Amino acid sequence: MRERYKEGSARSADNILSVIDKAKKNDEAILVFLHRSVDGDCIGSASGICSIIRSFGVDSYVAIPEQLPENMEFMGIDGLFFHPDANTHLAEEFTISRTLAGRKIGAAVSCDISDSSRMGSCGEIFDSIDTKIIIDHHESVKDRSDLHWIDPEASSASEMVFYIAQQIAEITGKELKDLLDTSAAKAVLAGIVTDTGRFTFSNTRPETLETAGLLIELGGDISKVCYNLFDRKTKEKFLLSAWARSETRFYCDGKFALTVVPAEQFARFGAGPDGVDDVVSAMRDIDGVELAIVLRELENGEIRCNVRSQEYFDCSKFAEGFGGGGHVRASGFTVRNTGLDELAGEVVKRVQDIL
Ligand SMILES: [Mn+2]
Repeated sequence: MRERYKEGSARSADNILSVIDKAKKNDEAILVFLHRSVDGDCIGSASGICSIIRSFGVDSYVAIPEQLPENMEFMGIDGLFFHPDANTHLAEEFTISRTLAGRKIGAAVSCDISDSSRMGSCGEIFDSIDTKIIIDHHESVKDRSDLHWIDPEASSASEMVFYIAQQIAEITGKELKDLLDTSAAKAVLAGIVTDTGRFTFSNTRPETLETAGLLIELGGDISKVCYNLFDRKTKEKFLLSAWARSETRFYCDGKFALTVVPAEQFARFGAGPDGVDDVVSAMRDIDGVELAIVLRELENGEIRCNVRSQEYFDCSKFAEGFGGGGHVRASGFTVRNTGLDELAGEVVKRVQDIL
């Protein structure tokens, strides 16, 4: 492991081992949290942490605020998810007694997110738990504590979880393959693949590739992961994506590309909100384009915005201006109670002031 990850991952490993110890003594469960609009990295890192905790005989579940997207079902982690709004045995038990599988919740571990306002219906549960461990690589974090490990330079929360697993293996003498079983290795690898754009983004470092190699040894199937996360698509998504690309408008002498997808287009093509996931990075790859933005209107009237830049535009700062966040080259935000045209106009205006 590279020097720069040692301190944070060792501290985080200690924190996790101590909540595992406490949970064992008090017969408690540990809940793992992630952000809404789930992606491969939050699912991957949360699954990795759950696998580590379960390997010590402690009950652990991932609190997920929405349905797992179809292209992530392959991550094969059945029985791991706890959906407080879903009509399941666990959800019902939790609503009545605030226990899971008969156990009180002893601690929360949050992966790829530090802010409960982005956890959807799970945020309230997260806020109600006293001990909170955070593992995140997003810039926008307030109130740091010893229980947080935040490294904006890490490729993904999943890569951070792998280093925590290595530290725990070293401290406890357990084997890595017992901490991260085959399905967890697959999920953690999928997380790294997602946030590095299959190892093509500038956050891909030598250690990221070394980590991916070790995860393949643990059973992560790189071709299956890439196919499911990036290449596989329904014909409805294919056609909607083609429509969204053909609607692209250019501003700022071709440096800014914008496309706007109204809710009726999702309905017309019969594709879900993830039907245009591949559009924003394809737009960013157009010659001369520094900034690409996709606005999608969801059925509930919310507008989700994805922002990607090539070299110098600060996407994180731009998204913060609309109440969102993310990374320098990739960020996003969600807006309610605004018309699509009105928001598009505001986005163009603000971009023109910067670019
Ligand atoms: Mn991430």
